[in-house]
Amino acid sequence: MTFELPELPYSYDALEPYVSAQTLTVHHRKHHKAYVAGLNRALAEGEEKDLSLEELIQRSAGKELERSIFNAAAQSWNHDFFWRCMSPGGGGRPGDQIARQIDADFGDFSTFRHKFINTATGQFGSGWVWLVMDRGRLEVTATPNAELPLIHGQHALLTCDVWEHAYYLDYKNERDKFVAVFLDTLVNWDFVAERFTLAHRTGNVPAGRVTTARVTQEPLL
Ligand code: MN3
Repeated sequence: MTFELPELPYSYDALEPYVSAQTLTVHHRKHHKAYVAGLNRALAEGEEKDLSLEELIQRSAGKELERSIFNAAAQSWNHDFFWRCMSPGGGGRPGDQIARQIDADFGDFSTFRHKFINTATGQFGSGWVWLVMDRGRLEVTATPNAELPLIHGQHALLTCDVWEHAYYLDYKNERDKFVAVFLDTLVNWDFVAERFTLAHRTGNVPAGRVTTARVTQEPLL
């Protein structure tokens, strides 16, 4: 059994003008595709063929000899998650439930927004910025390279890819502009709300599965 590149939940030009069709096409059809292909190559010799992406990530995390599996599996998961975090006509303010929790944990939405942008720009080199739930509290975090909240026991609710390939064609070196545009015009708060509900339901066990990357169909959440 092999992993497949999942389709985007929208067309390549759906996020114009904020993310160009060129950026989204290259990002999905070159970068994301290469991670999925790399994972299949890394697994070709192994015995992990029937594990889910999340199981592979958790088994390989922190193991030097399985670094290539971890990187490919985590980047496959991260990209599938990232696509779902955006939608045409997204961005702006979340619904009441998440807005209340943001007010409780950050003070207000504007403070959260600045923290998300500052954390993204403060991540040296490649990585991801996240809104996570950690033991019932919302936090903004950044992870380097392929790392993700799942391996820290946190629930991922929202992410923005801050590898240069995510924004360089459209924003050049201005990561802060890209992340601000992401928050203001792209975030799919309905998806974040689904993750928020799931995080509450599953308590301290991180809500993992989001992906359709296996050939076999898995439920969304
Ligand atoms: Mn990427």
